[in-house]
Amino acid sequence: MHETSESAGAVMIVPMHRRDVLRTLGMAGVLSQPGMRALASFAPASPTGGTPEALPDQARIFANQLGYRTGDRKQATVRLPGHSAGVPEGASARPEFLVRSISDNAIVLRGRLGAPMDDEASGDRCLVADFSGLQTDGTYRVEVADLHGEPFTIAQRAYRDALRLSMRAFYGQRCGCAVDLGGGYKHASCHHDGAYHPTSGRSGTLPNTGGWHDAGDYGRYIVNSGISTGTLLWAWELYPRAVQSLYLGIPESGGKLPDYLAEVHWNLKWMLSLQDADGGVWHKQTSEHFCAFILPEADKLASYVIGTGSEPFKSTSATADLASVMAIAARCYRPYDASFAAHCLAAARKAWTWASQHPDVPFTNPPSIGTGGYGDPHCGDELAWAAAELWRTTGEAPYEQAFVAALPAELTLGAPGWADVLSMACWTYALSERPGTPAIKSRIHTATQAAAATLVARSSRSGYGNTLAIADYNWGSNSVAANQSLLLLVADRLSPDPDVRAAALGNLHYLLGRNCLDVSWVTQLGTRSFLHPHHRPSAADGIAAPWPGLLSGGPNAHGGDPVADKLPRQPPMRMWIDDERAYSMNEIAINWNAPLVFLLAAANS
Ligand code: 9MR
Ligand code: 9MR
Ligand code: ZN
Repeated sequence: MHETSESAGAVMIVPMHRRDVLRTLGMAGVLSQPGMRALASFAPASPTGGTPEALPDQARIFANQLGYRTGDRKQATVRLPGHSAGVPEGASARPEFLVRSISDNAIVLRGRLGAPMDDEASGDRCLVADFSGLQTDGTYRVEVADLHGEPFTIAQRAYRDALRLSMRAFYGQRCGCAVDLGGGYKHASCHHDGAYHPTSGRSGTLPNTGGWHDAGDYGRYIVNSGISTGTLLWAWELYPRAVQSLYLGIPESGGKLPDYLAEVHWNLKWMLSLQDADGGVWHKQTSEHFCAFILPEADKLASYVIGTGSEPFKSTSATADLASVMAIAARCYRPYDASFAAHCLAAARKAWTWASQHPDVPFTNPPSIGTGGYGDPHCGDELAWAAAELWRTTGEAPYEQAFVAALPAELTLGAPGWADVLSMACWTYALSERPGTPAIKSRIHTATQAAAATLVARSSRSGYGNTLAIADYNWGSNSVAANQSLLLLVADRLSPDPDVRAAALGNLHYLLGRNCLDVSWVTQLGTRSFLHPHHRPSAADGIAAPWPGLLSGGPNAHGGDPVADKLPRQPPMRMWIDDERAYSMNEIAINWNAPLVFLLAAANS
């Protein structure tokens, strides 16, 4: 996995037919500025044989590399190079496109491209081809004069395997048991026998195992486990038809739990092991520093339960997040395993009691610790989420009162993230079948519709149909896109609206290829999926292709690792590199895959 190309982009060869197209579109002049925004070392090629030809500034057609479901909205982006070139206005600037069936070469649809738009995030001039009217399953390509897009399929099952792969990736992240995904993607059992670190206020060993490795590193962090597991269980509750019978091929397949819940159960058990007898929850279990790029079983650094370093040692955010997740789990597991569900609920209540008595214990890494922090000084939203989930599960008034008391006077909702779960709190309250307080529910509806309207507007202004604002291109921006979809999908559930659902799916198309880099940001999905995640098992297993089903963190305009920090500045969507050393751009993480699973569950529903 060290064969990352460092030099692509220096040479740009534009095939003759593309020049012809540019001439047709009045754009040929920009070719005299080759490689202006060339992305240093992205040499896309897929394990299944794609070719490295997605050079920036080429005319090109971008679409979801997995294709589209039969009845869904379908759009591709046609890119014209150079935003200073001056696309002629009027009819000639809106060329015709057509969709051709691959099997018999027949033209099945003709349309006009949308008006040219300058996409700020990429710096590209884009025209949108909308072929939603095509509702016959098959394999097609979009053409604009001589410019041909890649073949794509229209099929009701278009995203079925994607859902399986991205959920099965959690099995690949398992700690404390041997994992075998097939194809050589395997590791032996790892990280047994935790020990209490002095910062935990305890001494001795904690012979616990389990959970999911957080990301490209082997740490396990309660806060990030919380949002990830909560998101996955929400998908279980909101999209049962897509996930209930999903076969994952895990050791528990065929057992008493559906595969999806069995996989989540693996992480829940580990989370429970970090709850102290008083109800508080230690923040994380990691080594003191990150290990080398080795397989997990080769990591012999001690696995410590790490605390805040002083009384009360456990953190509010970890404890409240555990309360939220266990309250959700109590609902989800009740039909299959009533005693586990009861155990989860009891853990949630105890955690809630501790957190409400210690509402303000932040976590920052103690001096000797160098692993991830997930430190969040504002715990009000975590407390609100716990209260709301406990109310939804039990209907008990004190939880509702605590939730209502935690609501800010002005309610503004946004996409959730590991440090911000206020929207999760509000939505679980609004989605609950319990009547609750109608005025509160209606405030939440209003705030959610307002947030959704903003995202829908952004989506239609984006040349690539995503909902990201310029400020969203941060560490993990792909998960921001997925979480904005979660917001839209909740809004659509509260008040169904085809534009809202289409904007949510627009982010899926963006993640799977309709982006200015023409890359699928999920490993082994699509014709040009990325190859070099910052992911220790992918790097250390001796197999060229990365572990399947993993979402890259995505473009990040602000850097944060030695490779990213050296990249030339470009428009934010271009600030990404397929390099395993670039952890601020190309790591993978459970809290990024979880909203992808949520989005794919919705896409399959
Ligand atoms: O692998 C680590 C990754 O999971 C983290 O997101 C990242 C930032 O905390 O750090 C990575 O570890 C690097 C460490 O910070 C510095 N030395 C090199 C490590 C591996 O690339
Ligand atoms: O996802 C986290 C991101 O929001 C932060 O900006 C970043 C730097 O603090 O850390 C990310 O989380 C990393 C965690 O600290 C360690 N495991 C890998 C996570 C993903 O990079
Ligand atoms: Zn492990």
